[in-house]
Amino acid sequence: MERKRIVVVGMGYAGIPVALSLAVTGKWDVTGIDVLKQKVESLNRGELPLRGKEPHLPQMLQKCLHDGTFRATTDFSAVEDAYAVLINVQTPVDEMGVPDYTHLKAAAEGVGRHLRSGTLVILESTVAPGTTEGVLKPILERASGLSCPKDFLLAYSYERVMVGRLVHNLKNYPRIVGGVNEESTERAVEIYRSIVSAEILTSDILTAEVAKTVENAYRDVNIAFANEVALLCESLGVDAYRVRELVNSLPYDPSQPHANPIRNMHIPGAGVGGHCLPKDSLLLIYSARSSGRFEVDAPLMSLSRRLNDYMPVHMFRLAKAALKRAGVEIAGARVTVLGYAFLQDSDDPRNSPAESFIKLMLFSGAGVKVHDPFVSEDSVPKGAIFTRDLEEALKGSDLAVIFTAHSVYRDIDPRQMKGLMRRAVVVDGRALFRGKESELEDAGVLYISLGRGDTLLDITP
Ligand code: SAJ
Repeated sequence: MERKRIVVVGMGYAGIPVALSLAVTGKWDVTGIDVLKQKVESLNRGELPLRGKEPHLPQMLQKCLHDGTFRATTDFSAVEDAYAVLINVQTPVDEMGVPDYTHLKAAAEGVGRHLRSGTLVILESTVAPGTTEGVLKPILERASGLSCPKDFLLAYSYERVMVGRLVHNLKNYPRIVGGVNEESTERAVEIYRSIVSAEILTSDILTAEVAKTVENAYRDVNIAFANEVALLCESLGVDAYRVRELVNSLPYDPSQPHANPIRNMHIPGAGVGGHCLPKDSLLLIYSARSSGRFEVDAPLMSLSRRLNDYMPVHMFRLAKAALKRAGVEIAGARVTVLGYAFLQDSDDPRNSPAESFIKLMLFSGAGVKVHDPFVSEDSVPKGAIFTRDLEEALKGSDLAVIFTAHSVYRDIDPRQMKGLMRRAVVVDGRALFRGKESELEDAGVLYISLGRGDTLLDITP
């Protein structure tokens, strides 16, 4: 039977897994489109243009190329005989939370120019609610001269990818599908049913767009709650991580299915980075405000964003106080940052919480060395010295500040730290050395942890 063609626009963290998952079923003839020639050539050579380790993807790419069920191209004409077109392009926001749809509009133009009657277009990117029908649809209609849904079909179905679990999540997480009409929803469900083993839930497009932004706003607010508990615990001189363990000891009670998990306090930390959480609540608020239906305020989500973005500043205050306690003025101090990636054992530097900390330190006249085993050197702020050599990073420093809980840091020998550093002071932003406090103390390392409070630390401004 002739395989139907599916085109996936945008060969990134979301586009590649869905393209290869569809192609590897043998049911679809998949074409991946990207504007970056080197990405297209890399894929067609069988090399994944993704950082980090993603289980299954390399083998899937080899199989699809061998079976001829996947190829990549920069040419949008592949859309002409497509049964469906999936769009997965980046949708950043500016510092005011206003979405930047440059990439989305370019993709829409490219698809629209070759769009034919009967094709289904599915937007998978995270967008401000209202974008699929308010931005994408008009561009597709103008560029193609067709109308939706009379001529072509339209749906929204968001990705739930997570670094290191791209293929796993795609297959095993429930899928949300919102169609402009019944036929759009049904065809989108048929396509996802071929790769998703979990439940497929359907809605209208706008509800699906809101659900995606709420999923991440929910996590951002919960992390902000944990960070606020950490600040309160510091002022009370108790350990926020122990408080979290006690709070989360409330059991998962099967007799109350609606109430589970009864508590799930998130983890206090040095800040919230990545490509999702820092922007998704802003997209939701932007849409609600743009709806113009009524005055919208969103104090909880807005303040949560500000609190999470304050955490690197709080780390700076802890670091300054710790240096002072060690008799070192911040101007001229030698500071080592351990971890720049936004997530442990990842090489993704996007919206790294360490960035603002490093800039504050440099502005205050400190010298900064940054160590990270995975990120590329050019992702670190200018003015800081980058090294992959941990000993080199610690040598001669007055202070080591942990921003990312990379596994490699768990094996650091406190005695070695003491020997390498000029003054052995550690500020821990990820509770990495929790449980090793006595080892650090015995080695003569002054250990300060976020969220624990140290009555001898004076962090008044
Ligand atoms: N973080 C905390 N405390 C926590 C959890 C995270 O400070 O309790 C920080 C992390 O250090 C990181 C940032 O927040 O800097 C984001 O971490 P994340 O685990 O949320 O990782 P992301 O950004 O990759 O989030 C993605 C999201 N997935 C999608 O958007 C499809 C998110 O919804 C998932 O919950 C998350 O992965 C996941 O659970 O892995």
